[in-house]
Amino acid sequence: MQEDQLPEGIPRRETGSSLDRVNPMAAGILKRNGIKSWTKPAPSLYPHQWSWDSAFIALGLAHVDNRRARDELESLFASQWATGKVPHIVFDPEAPPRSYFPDAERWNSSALSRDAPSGSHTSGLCQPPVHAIAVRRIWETSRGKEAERVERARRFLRANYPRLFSWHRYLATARDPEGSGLVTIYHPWESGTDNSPRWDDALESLEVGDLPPYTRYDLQHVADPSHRPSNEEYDRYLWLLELLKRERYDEAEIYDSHPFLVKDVLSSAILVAANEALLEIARVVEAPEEDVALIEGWISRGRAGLAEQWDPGLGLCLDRNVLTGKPLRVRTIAGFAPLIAGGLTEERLADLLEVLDSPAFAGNPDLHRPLPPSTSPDEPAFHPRSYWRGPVWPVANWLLWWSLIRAGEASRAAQIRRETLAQLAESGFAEYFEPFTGEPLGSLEQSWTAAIALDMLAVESKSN
Ligand code: 9WN
Repeated sequence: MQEDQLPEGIPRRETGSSLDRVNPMAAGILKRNGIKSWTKPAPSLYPHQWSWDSAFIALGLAHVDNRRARDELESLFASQWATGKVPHIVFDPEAPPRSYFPDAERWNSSALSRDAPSGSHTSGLCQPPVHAIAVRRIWETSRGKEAERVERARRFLRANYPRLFSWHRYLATARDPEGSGLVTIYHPWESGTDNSPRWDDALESLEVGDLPPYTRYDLQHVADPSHRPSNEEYDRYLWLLELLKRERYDEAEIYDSHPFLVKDVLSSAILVAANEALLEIARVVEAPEEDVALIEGWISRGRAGLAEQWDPGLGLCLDRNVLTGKPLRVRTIAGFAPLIAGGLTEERLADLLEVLDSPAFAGNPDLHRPLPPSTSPDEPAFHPRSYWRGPVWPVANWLLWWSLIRAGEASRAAQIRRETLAQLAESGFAEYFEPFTGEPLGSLEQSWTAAIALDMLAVESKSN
């Protein structure tokens, strides 16, 4: 890209980190974090394959190496459970010992569940279903190219459509026995926003029982352990894991007895958007009409379910505790779920944009850049350096940017894109950033941060 073409607000000729270097730097991170056919989320903090990270990674790779993008998802789907569940972690047997906990042994999923894959070790949870969105990007970036490449992409879509369909069907059934349109999660890790205050209330009453001893390895990989979830939070995470193991990861048993069952609006909204992508994929592969009707039904049910969770006072959408029936009333980026799901009335869109622009989020005057903190600074639980309790996450910026484009909000989308890329040009591809100072935190070479930069750079013309 020529310097005179740089979008407004992007630093020009900053020593060693201007926007024209973002693309090669991002591609370099994805290359260095690459292992065989898939990519680690981070060099040492996350040494295995993570589900939604891989989807974002494939989305970014689609622009620079279509074959690796396809391989990334193929490797993940190779470990799909018989139920359709795509596991949240696929363990690399060659990862350094004692590098990540809980490890494959602690999950013990292949020994406990007949539904787990036999050829690999995985966790027993899942994460938000971004995958169909990535598969569609692989298709979009191949269209209009030479015939052989288009044919390869079409074959990839044909091979993966049934996997995506069974993944979405799993979420629409096993994870929504009530038919509410909303996905139930069994563990904060399933939300991808682990220690967000979204879960504080539902976790508070959880009594941790006789927990087998464990050592956290995550803390050795970060500059300041206090930015990671606390030990009290980890005890709860590990206790929930023990309870899931007791039920041998059986969905019906879990639904009967598990003490953490929450309708997650962010995952539910991502599922709606992913179902829209799946619908397009279904048309390309000429899927049966019954499938198309089911997918369309999931989309409308998802949007209706999200509408039920609308809190007019906050102007946001709220998660719901299945066990108490109560909404979890806290302002986090997950509250913008209806924007991600799309199909909004003008009025609802205006409400959401007002909150997004307000001091409670991106309009806070003390922010380093006008990018939404993961938790509103107005919340008592806000913490500017603690993981999902306040820091700005580039991957969350991507979700909002992409959703704003789809909502026809081009100039707001362009602002998020411009500020996100400027932040990365300024401070590198960190996992998350302190919202008031812009300090990079967590892993400093985070794959999905690099991936969303590649996607934002490539899709520039559509949002500016
Ligand atoms: C637990 C890999 C993952 C992301 C999650 C993020 C964090 C893991 C952890 O890292 O979670 O799954 O150990 O903290 O919260 O969104 O997928 O990048």
